Amino acid sequence: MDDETEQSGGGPFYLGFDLSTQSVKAVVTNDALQVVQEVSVKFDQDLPEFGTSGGANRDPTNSKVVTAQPIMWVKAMGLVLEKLRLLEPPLLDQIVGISGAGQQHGSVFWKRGGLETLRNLDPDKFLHDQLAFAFAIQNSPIWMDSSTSEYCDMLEKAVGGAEVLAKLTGSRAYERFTGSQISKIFHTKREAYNATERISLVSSFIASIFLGSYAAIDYSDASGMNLLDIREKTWSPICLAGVVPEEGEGANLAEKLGPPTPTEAVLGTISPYFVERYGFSSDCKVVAFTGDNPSSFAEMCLGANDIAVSLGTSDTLFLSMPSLPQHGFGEGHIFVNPIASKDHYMALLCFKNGSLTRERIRRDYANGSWSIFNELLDSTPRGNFGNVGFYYDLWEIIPKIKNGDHKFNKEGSKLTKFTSNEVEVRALIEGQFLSRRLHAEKIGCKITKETKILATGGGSANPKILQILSDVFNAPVYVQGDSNSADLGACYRVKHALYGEGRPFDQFIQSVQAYQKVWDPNKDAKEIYDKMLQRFAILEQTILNL
Ligand code: XUL
Repeated sequence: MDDETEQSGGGPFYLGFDLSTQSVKAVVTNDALQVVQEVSVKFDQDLPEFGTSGGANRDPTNSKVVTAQPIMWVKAMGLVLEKLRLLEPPLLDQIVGISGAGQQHGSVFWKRGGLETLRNLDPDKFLHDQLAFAFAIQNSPIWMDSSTSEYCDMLEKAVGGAEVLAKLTGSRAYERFTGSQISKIFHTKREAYNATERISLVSSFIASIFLGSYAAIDYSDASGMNLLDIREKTWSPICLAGVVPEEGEGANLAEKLGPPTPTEAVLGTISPYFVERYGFSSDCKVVAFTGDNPSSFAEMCLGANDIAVSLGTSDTLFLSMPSLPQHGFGEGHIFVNPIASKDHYMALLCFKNGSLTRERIRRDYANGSWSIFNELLDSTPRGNFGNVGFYYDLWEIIPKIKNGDHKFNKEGSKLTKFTSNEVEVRALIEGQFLSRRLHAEKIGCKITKETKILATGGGSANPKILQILSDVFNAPVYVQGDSNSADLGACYRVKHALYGEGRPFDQFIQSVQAYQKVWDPNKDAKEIYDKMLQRFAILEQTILNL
């Protein structure tokens, strides 16, 4: 593409979807990848007939069971497309490619005959009327479900232990991962399993509808299933058999999953349903959909040394990994990198105790006020006089630690409380970021002179917190004004897939990065926090041994 076209504010246009936990969002970008149209549908609010809370249905008899109805997602998609169709100026006929993101790990079980239905959608009828009977399971398990512990154990045993599974698939067995969810369906709803023609992830499910045929699961989202051999990028026979043991090497499961595909693959052109009903061009391409985290990763264009830190309900870190870690995988997840085609990976670390814990400490020690909280942070020195704190409101995932607070002074003696509110507040923030750095380094993250930290999520609005993040990691921190990263990432991926001509994703997309540097680390930060990190690691170990 010549420079003039790259700078263009006009077409061609790209459409990016994000089917997240609570809503479906769509953005249209111009060729300069600026958002020109944006619509959304919220499940709780706009589709109350499905009775969701936060986009999910919780089983009243078992709080670990959390599902959502795929037909609700279909209805929401129809509404989003209707909203897009009515916008001025109409752009759907100028969209050259569509991709999208889905909440990770959730699964959709298409009933036998589903493919036929997808191929023959009638443009005069609503999608949700035509797909109402297309699913073998009406309530799809989603990532919030944690009811599959016994199937996780079964899978780990079948492959020879947690570490073997992690080496093979990038993660130990996790309840929300799709492998153990499929195993649960196989063991408890055999009829529905047998009636299933195809199993999609949430991402490949939406892609299938746009394609009018079953869409392949992309490598990156497939890495959140405990089923993909992340080196070979094929389904692992031993894992398939660990999930569906009576199916002899799990062959039938491989068929139900279909072969996985590179994330940058162009899967085909849009189904005639969308051409006739909404006015899309019949040349519009469908690029593989992926998970919401991989798609946000694409939007951030993370370089080899960069770290994305999302400070939300849970704190999530993404890293780009040029190679797999040599020694163990610990508590993180390794996904096939969605934007680098060869042997590159992306790591994801999910810490359960993020902003809710920050809010608790703000309430207990800062009168519920962020400005008091920040004043307290300002009145304590980096390193907090050697005091170190661990604060967990919920069972933590990384590392697996029971809820509770643990406080230590300079000498390493355990305290029930620190001497002042100031020390308490700084101990929380320093402790959280030391933990993020410790576990990132454990899975092979290298902080170098080139490292940039890209901060997102609600917590990234607090500049004082970001300064400590910068100091603890000894790296500059960048932020971006806008936060619709997964759907925007989908538009970037479409443009790269259609016009990248083999150029590396980050170089091709670089021009649109809107991240601004907000902090550099203080000069003394490295010395202080390198030492503190060593003490933190030892203290964390003592808590784990309690
Ligand atoms: C990641 C995870 C969530 C979902 C929902 O492993 O479970 O972030 O992708 O957004």
